[in-house]
Amino acid sequence: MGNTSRRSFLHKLAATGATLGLSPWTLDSMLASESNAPRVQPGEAGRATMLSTWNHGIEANAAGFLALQEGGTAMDMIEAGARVVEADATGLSVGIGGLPDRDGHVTLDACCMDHTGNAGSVCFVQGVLHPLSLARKVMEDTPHVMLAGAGAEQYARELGIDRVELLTDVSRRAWEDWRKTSDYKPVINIENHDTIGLLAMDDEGRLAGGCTTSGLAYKMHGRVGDSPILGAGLFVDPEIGGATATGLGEAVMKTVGSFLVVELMRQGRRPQEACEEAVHRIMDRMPTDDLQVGYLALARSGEAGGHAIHGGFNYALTTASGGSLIDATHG
Ligand code: SD4
Repeated sequence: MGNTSRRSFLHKLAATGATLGLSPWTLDSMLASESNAPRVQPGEAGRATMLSTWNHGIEANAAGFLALQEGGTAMDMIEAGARVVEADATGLSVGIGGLPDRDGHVTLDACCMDHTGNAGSVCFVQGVLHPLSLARKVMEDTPHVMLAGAGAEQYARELGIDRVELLTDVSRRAWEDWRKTSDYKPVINIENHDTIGLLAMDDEGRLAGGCTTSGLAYKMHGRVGDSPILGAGLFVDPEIGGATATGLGEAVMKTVGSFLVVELMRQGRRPQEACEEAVHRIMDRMPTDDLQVGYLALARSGEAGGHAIHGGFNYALTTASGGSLIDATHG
């Protein structure tokens, strides 16, 4: 893609983002980086696809496509998308601004998988702004898959990542209000709607995925959800496709949901059908009036799908021709 078409591509993404509520600072940073970005060689564009959970998926996908345009891989798209949302203090369940646990601590979970099937994860991490980047470091630079709590924080310090205070005034006030009753009752699509799960395919057909969250608001201290658990919150099989989950992690873990979605695709189900089957697996096993789970899937063919137990779940789907927000309402 030449510079002129790249410009129009970015403006198109920005326009789509504006319609869908992309924040002004993201638009600014997208357009500011436009002038500095390296020229992209012809023939690269066309195949790439990115899908991410919830409204903020639009911003994440825009950042992912910028990373792609700058020569990045699918894994770079995932990391770039996650970082935008992790650094957005208005989101109440990811990174900075995330609602704390019942003791007032913001604890983060994240994982990623790349196009080789390699995986990295961190869980129960405090004071780290970009847990998905830390998970990527675990994946790429350590002999392990998962680091937890103080060990993950120690690794972050060794990498020179500064400790940040993640509890914002807004989240602190919300927690103080909550403590008046201490009634732990996650509300579907409200207290659990900000986790971001991301799936991407680059122009070479490489697949990658990521998931990052502060987990359920007012959870018990030490609680870890599905988001950093490979196979539950995320799974990528480079030959088949990827899947990611959002919602009540306990239900996802009990059914190993993302692995299930990918295995169903391996058996020939289309991404949409695979997500529906994984949702029904939960509905068959437990009462779901008060719990929400949504899945996204991206097949190696580039076909995408998404489904949730209840209405209100949406996701952003972006290709080189633009982005859209899709309502994955339960039918
Ligand atoms: C968790 N699955 O910690 C996460 C929460 C979530 O949208 O996805 N919220 O259980």
